[in-house]
Amino acid sequence: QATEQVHGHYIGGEWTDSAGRGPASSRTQSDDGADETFESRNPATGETLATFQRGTEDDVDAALEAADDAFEEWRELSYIDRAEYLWDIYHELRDRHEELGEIVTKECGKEISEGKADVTEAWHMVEWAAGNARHPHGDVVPSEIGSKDAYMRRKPRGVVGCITPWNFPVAIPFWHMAIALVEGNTVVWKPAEQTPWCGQIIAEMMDDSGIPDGVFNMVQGYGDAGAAITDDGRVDTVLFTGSAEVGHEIAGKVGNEPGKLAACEMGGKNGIVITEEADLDIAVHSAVMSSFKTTGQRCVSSERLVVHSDVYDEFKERFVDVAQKIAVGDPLEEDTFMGPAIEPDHVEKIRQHNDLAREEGAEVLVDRFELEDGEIPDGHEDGNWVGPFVYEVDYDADDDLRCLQEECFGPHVALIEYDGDIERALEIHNDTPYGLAGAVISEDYRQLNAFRDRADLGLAYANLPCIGAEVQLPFGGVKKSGNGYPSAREAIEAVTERTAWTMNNSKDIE
Ligand code: TXE
Repeated sequence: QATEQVHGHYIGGEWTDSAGRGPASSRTQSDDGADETFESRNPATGETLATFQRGTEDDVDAALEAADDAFEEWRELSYIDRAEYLWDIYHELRDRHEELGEIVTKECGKEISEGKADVTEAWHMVEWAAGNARHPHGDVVPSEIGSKDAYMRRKPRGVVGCITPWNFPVAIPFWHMAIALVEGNTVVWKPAEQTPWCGQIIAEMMDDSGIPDGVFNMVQGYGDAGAAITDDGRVDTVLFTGSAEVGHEIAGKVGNEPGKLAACEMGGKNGIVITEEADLDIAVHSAVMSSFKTTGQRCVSSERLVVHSDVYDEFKERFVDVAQKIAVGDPLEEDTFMGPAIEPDHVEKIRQHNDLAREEGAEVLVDRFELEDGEIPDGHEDGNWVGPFVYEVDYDADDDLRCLQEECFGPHVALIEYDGDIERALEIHNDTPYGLAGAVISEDYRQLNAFRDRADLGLAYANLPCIGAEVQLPFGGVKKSGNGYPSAREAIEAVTERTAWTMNNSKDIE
């Protein structure tokens, strides 16, 4: 339930008020003019769900100190003992699936099955990380000398700073934190400012699990609190998921500090290649799911459909038909396909991308950006509504369009017709600064293999929507989409040090 309370931070095992700003409930601005509190709002209605204190540098300082202090004892516990706290959270996520899914939907606007899927993905991650405590860690290798043992041993890096976005407000925090904690690190986490309620609930779960004080800390707030975490010398690893601008800034700063690591996963300008061999039922389904689910606000959403001329007209007709009919509406209703955008500023950003496509000469095929009368459900007039926007461009005439290069992060999708073989499709597909996720739809295994091997991507799907993620696979991108893997299996590399251990088992010192 939404409450009247002004929620604070979770630092050193205590619920704390913001430092240096007096009781947040009695004042709204600090001496420096910054707002002291901020609100979580329902994107479908505009209503306030809960109010939070905005973290200061002092709060971050206290959280880092607590995490630093807790590290030595935490690392001394066995993997299996550390994982016990995570198993508690795993059960809680499962037991409260319906309730938490609804909160995700209320706070970030994705339709209810996706709200619940966010929670499911979180427990998959926790299950994987906690289960990993009983798996082999490291490599035994043959030594060059017979009497020696040689192997690699992992150890925790120390304090891990986690900065997460709003579009998967329960799953992504656990993608970062579950493995960092099981591997023996302590954590300071800043949830996205758009989804602090989910942050509050995760911190409550951590508190209920009895995890030792200081091992997990959460500071609510904006980018200034995030920067206070990433810039601090006590942080050994930064895990970041969010925009390319902020990710590159963090990677640049951390790259200049020896001994500190950053793993960042940013967005993309993702595409689907539909070849002349494609099954068009699969192609239309994949494109619709990838372009419009989560209102196009996934880092793996598709904004470019590269379609062979043999099937272009039929695909276009079918895709446009579905885009015209997609149900946009109350995300709590089961038959809604697409909920609202996250916030008014984001609606404006999507509008600007749609306008840019028009200005660059695109042929608009579907423009439901402004919903028609009757499409907005009663009582939801203040929601951040947007509908599908579909256009086609002539890439052969102009291959330098900004609308094909810049991420919109909305239900905004370009159709690009191509002639020729899979090499031509790949040339167009790879012509973006990003390289996160993409799909190929084809019945020809040679085309599938060519895409797998030569698409500039971290995540590639064949005959599937470009949409999901599996925790047991790496999750990250190439080019402007990332410089590492802050999530899932590969995040182990960012949160552990490796010691190459060589031990002499004899008295022979030669
Ligand atoms: O991201 P930000 P926003 C893309 C998408 C979206 C755009 C902006 O295109 O429209 O990014 O979204 C914290 N130092 N993606 O504004 O600003 C911030 O408080 C440290 C793709 O949400 O990057 C939040 O917790 N931290 C992406 C987190 O960074 C800082 C998902 C993300 O915010 C900071 C989200 C700073 N200087 C957006 N500035 C994906 N990969 O899926 C901000 N933050």
